[in-house]
Amino acid sequence: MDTLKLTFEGNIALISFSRPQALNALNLQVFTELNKVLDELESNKQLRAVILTGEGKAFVAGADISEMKDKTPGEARVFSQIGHDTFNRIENFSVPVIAAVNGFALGGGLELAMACDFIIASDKAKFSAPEVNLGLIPGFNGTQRLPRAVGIGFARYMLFTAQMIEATEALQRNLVQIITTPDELLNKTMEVAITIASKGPLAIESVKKTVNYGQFNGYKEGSHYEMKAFSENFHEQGKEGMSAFLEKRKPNWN
Ligand code: CO8
Repeated sequence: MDTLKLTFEGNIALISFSRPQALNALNLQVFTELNKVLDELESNKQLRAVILTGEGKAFVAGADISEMKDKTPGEARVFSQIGHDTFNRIENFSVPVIAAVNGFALGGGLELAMACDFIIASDKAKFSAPEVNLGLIPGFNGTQRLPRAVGIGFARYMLFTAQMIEATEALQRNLVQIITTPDELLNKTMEVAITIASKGPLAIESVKKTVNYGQFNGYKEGSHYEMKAFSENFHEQGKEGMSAFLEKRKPNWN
C-alpha cells in the first residue's frame, strides 16, 4: 500500500492517509487502496471501530487536482461515483468509523470526514469546501452531507464563499464533536474508540444502522425501524447485558 497505512491497536483499526507530497489528496490509487483496506476490515469479525487520520499537516486536502484537471465530464462522473460509493461504504460500515482530523480537511477531505460517524479534531484542524475556487462543486456528496451537519444556511455560506473554518468554529457549528491538542488527538480518539469497543457489539451495529436509517428515510420511517431494531436486540447479547447489570458484573459479549 503506497498511499495509506493500516495498523491495529487491539480490535481497533487505524487508517492513516500518507501522501505528504500532495497533502494526502485523493486520487484513484487512494480510492483503490482504501477500498482494499475496507474489504480486509469487513471480513475481520473481531473489529470494533475504525479511525481515519492523515499524516503530516493535512487530514486530506481534497480530491487530487492534478489528476482531475484533464478529466472529461464523463470521467469526472465516474470519479464522483467512486467517491460516493466509497464514502457511502464508510457511512454504512458495520462498526463505527471516527475521523481524527489532524489538519486540513478540504473539499473531498471534508466530505470524507463527514461520511464518518463523527469527527474528533485537533485545535489546528481547518475545514473548507473550496471547490468554487476551482470552478467546481463538491462531487463526493458534500452538497448533501454539509447542510445536514451544519444547517442549510451555514452550509450555503461555506459552499459559496469557500471560507476556511477553524476547529473551534467547526465545533460550535456541530461539524466537529470533540477538540483536542494536536499531541492528544490520536490518544483521545483511541480512548473514544476503546469506550465504543467495550459496549455490546451487536447493539453498536444496530444503533448505527438505526440512526442512519432515520437520516436517509425520515423521522417516521426511522421511528418504525427503531421499534423493529430494538426488539431484535433481545438476543443473547441483550440478555447478557441486562443480566450483567442486575448481577453487578461486567458483561461478557462473547
Ligand atoms: N490536489 C493535488 N495536490 C495538492 C492538493 C490537492 N487537493 N492540495 C495540496 N496539494 C499539493 C500542492 O500542489 C503542493 O505540491 P507541490 O509541493 O508539488 O507544489 C503540496 O501539496 C503542498 O501544498 P502547498 O504548498 O499548497 O501547501 P500550503 O501549506 O501552502 O497550502 C493548502 C495548503 C491551503 C491546503 C493548499 O495546498 C490548498 O489550497 N490546496 C488545495 C485545496 C483544495 O482546493 N481542495 C479541493 C479540491 S477539489 C475537491 O476536493 C472536490 C472533491 C469532489 C471531486 C469530484 C470528482 C469529480
